[in-house]
Amino acid sequence: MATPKRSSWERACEELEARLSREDPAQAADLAALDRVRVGLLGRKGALTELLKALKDLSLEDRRALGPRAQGLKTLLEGKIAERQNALERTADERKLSAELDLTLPGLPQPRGRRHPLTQILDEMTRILSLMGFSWAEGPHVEDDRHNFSALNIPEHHPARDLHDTLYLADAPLLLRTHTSPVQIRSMEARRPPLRIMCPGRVFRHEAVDATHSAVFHQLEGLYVERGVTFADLKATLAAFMEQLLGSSEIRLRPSFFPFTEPSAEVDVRCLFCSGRGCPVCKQSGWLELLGAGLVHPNVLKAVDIDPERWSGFAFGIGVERLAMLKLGVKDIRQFYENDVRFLRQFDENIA
Ligand code: FA5
Repeated sequence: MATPKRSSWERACEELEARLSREDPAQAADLAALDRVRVGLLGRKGALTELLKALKDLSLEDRRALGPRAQGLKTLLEGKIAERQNALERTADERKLSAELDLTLPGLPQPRGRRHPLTQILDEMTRILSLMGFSWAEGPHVEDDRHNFSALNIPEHHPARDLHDTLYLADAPLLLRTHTSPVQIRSMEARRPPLRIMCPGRVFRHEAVDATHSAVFHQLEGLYVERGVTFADLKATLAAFMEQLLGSSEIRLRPSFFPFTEPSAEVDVRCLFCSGRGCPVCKQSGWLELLGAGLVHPNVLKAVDIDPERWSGFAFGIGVERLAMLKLGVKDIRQFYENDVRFLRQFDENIA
């Protein structure tokens, strides 16, 4: 038999439940109405607060039986109030926003970034070479004498060292690499042939800066070592590469000298601006000089323990800025580094 106190508590609880279905917080029209519901039920003298307080007059057994019912009611109610409050606040914010802003106005234009023209050209060069089977290689900017010079068949006191105005670090014999060719040595030290690598990167020379010379510039090195590689492979590879990159496959190889290649060549491409008729850009010659190349010197292979009787290879080194200048019609190399957005803006993403 329920005690009278328990019966009257249960009645009060049922009434409250009935009231909740009439005063559902989810129906509150605005924040003020919601607050009235909250105070009426959960305030200091609120109906639910009173009901919870009245629990203490019940026996321990009744409290255990009825307590969870009252607590459940409280949790349910608090949840409903919070939910309604969020919804009402959101609507209020939106109303305020649309009163202050015209949401139909077009947005502010966001300036769109683009890759630097040199990065665009480099990306295009490496994309083409990777399709031709060259894989990515890298080397440090700070080099030692062996990788930058001696393993490349440039011994001490060799006049070729004068070609590179080298920047030595205070704790010599370390230096800033003067070309990307040391990566040839590093790649062959790390891997046995056959290998076919490309290495784009920054190089440093103690050089007077002018319209066509920078003290810091980029080169792209290529190296292919396999059985029976010949000059014909070099020429065919460069012709296919130039065709893809510049739309001109007519190239010319002129005898030249690099200590690390034998024979060596300067590679020219048919002038892009006059199709070979002669113009100021090609100095009326009809040809543009783009890179140095040659067959890997046997001494270079020997320096990395590769038998030159069994293996042969070709290598090339392209001046990236010079190529970009030709392709983009840029007359002064310094413009690439000045970060003048008026200059950079001209090179939309589709140039390369
Ligand atoms: C070399 O540096 C050789 N390592 C290239 C090479 C690699 C030859 C593999 C054979 C086999 P060179 O010093 O000529 O070569 O430089 C290569 C290219 O870098 C030049 O053709 C030119 O396009 C560019 N270059 C040279 N000096 C500068 C400079 N100061 N500023 C901008 N570009 C330069």
